[in-house]
Amino acid sequence: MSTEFVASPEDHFSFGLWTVGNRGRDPFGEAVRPKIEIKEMLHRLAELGVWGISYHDDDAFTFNGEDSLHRQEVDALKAGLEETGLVCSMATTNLFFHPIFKDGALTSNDPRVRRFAIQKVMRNIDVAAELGAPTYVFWGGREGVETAASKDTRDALSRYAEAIDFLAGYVKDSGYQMRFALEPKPNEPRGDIFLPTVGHALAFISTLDNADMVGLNPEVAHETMSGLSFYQGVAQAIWQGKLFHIDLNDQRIGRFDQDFRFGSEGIKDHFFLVRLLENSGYAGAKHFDAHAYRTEDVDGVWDFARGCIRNYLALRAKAREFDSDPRVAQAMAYSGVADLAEPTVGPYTPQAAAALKAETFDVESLAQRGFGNEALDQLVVDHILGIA
Ligand code: GLT
Ligand code: MN
Ligand code: MN
Repeated sequence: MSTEFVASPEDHFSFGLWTVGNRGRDPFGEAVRPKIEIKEMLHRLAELGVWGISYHDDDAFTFNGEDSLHRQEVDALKAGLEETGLVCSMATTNLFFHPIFKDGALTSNDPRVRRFAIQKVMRNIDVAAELGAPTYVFWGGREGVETAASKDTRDALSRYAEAIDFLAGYVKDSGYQMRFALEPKPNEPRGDIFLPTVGHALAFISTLDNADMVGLNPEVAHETMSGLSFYQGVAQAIWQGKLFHIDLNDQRIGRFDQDFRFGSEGIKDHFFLVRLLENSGYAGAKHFDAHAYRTEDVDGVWDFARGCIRNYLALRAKAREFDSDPRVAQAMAYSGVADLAEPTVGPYTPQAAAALKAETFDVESLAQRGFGNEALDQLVVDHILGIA
């Protein structure tokens, strides 16, 4: 393997503690790998040129632990970050593992569970602020149903919105510099999860009182599970100024949430995704939320982490090569790519409407135009295959 494609902190790569910490447990089998201590993880990640880490409260601190123990555990994580120079680029709450959340957390039918869940989030928001995390993620894994008879979805969404607005109020009132990022997923572990896709989540955000500080954390695997184009979801999130964070991994359509190594499956989709992130000026974390195959031992975990980074950097190099190829520029001009950036009619005025009504079109000749998309796309494939 060539030693090119080595990361540096300026690349803003990050990993969740639960990703390299994944021990290969699944619904059919127990852990296959030993636990890696957090300190060890931080050192290994720093050696790989990683910039940041993310964590759930329960990845690093005892569930519902006493204040004094909690303080010690927070201090230990802080010391590890200082020692390695890694930043905490995102924090989140585990609102899915403990049996108390079996019916949901922010949308449990039991108001006491909902209040406990919000308290759990506030406690960890305080820690996240202390660690300097700019983004706080909400993945509602248990916010959903198996049977639609069990919840009125309209009430569930009202409770969801109430909780997010309450917590946003808490962040603002505390003077924390932090934004929220909602992470959609269609199903698993619930039969149906609320806010199943990027589109549902964007529409939900627009109803919030604190919509200004709430955006998205879309994940490759989650959109792909439903057969949706992750690229299109991310592009729309960017267009709406709502791409606050991103979970990079890989996935085959129609499967359970596979969380594969970034770039291991959908290479062409990932080429376009990397090109979009790089060319859009997205400056946030490039966060790998994936894990090693269950076949792997601890060495395989680090092969996995290196692979995520390597594939991203390789695709970035391919995207740059593609964008600087004059044949691509020519093919794009033929397809009219830049023409779509020109306004069609401009803002409405009676004059503009009258002018448009008076315009004549040569419909037949317009209909005959070819857009050259075959040739353009072949250049994409040629670049990816290294035969351009
Ligand atoms: C869990 C899930 C991920 C979420 C994490 C954040 S936890 O592993 O599968 O997609 O991003 O809570
Ligand atoms: Mn995720
Ligand atoms: Mn996933």
